Amino acid sequence: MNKTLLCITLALALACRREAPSQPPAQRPLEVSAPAGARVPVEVDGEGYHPARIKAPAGARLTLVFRRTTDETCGQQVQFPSLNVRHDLPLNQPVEVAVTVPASGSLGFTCGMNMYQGSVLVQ
Ligand SMILES: [Cu+2]
Repeated sequence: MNKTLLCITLALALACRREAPSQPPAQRPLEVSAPAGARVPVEVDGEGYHPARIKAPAGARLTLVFRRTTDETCGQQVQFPSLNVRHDLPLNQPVEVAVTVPASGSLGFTCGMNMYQGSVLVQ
């Protein structure tokens, strides 16, 4: 059952990627580029964030959609220290976080214990 769902999910993900040539072909890229207004799925597993680096134009608004896919992780929360924002990440439930890409540099996010690191960067 889980394997079937995984296959369907992978098939859909691959189909979507084919329509978005700017995305690298890797199955779980470390870094992605997103256009302004994009919804960017971010998986949280036992190894951290996938992708961990999200690039977009300065000032663009993005919706990061975090989904924690395992309990074997300390990623039960995600926080944006510079925004003083913290969200719980229930297992397998998408959690949307709206962010604005900074004019320069990066907007960092981490797990609740500051072990997993991710960032939103100017493209
Ligand atoms: Cu942690």
